[in-house]
Amino acid sequence: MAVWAIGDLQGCYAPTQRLLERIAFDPASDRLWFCGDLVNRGGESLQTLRLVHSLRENAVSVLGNHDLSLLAIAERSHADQRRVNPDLQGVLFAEDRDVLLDWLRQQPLVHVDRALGWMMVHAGLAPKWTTQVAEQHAGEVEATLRGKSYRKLLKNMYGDRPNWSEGLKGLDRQRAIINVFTRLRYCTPRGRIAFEEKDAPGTQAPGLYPWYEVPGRAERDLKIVCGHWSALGLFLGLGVHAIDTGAVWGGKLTALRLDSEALHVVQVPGKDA
Ligand SMILES: [Mn+2]
Repeated sequence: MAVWAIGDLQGCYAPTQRLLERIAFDPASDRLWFCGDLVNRGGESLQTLRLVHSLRENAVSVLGNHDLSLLAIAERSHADQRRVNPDLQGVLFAEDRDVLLDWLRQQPLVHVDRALGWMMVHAGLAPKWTTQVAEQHAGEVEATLRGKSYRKLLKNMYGDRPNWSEGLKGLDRQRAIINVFTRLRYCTPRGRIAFEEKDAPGTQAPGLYPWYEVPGRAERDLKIVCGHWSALGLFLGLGVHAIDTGAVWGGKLTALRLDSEALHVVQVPGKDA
């Protein structure tokens, strides 16, 4: 029995297969936690999505920004869907697209296992969010995505505003929650997200902090594993385990074992590496 978290796949099917071999993944006993962004840019998004879907009894996956984009694009006209990149078109025009996309839409923004002591999100948490608050806010969006009005949310999901604040309502509130969970890297101590800043720490404008280093942030009672920030690379510190190591950009695909006290990281070459 092993529990492994795996970084952003981004449609890199062959590296995913290599990694599962390297960790000797056994579906009869092991569990996988995927950090989101299963699709886009890697060229094999359809195969990757089918693989994770086929593992769904043994795996959990949180939604990333690319996963949500795919769901939003799938609601547009046929002509608009023909205009996206061939990798995403592969999913959008597959015979099993509805099975795959309906499943993807049901995936959570946060996965928590208190017995194991871990929480997984795609990008990050707002400065004041404890793990319990994060679960509550994730639940609000998950209920909408799984409910009758999911199309309205997907149509109104894009946008950088407003910043998260407790008093937000309706679609503004849901958009702000989604932006935190799926797009955050740097923010101010008050939680304004700097969407344009994507490089490694040290390069950001004054007043901005990596989300897990913001002064005055909430104490968190679970270890956190996340992806989304390939320029950060493998980062283990401050209770955070960032494991997007840029598989789609010629970097590596990373697995981190969650059910062991000793640090156990396994990496395989990413796409075209
Ligand atoms: Mn991402």
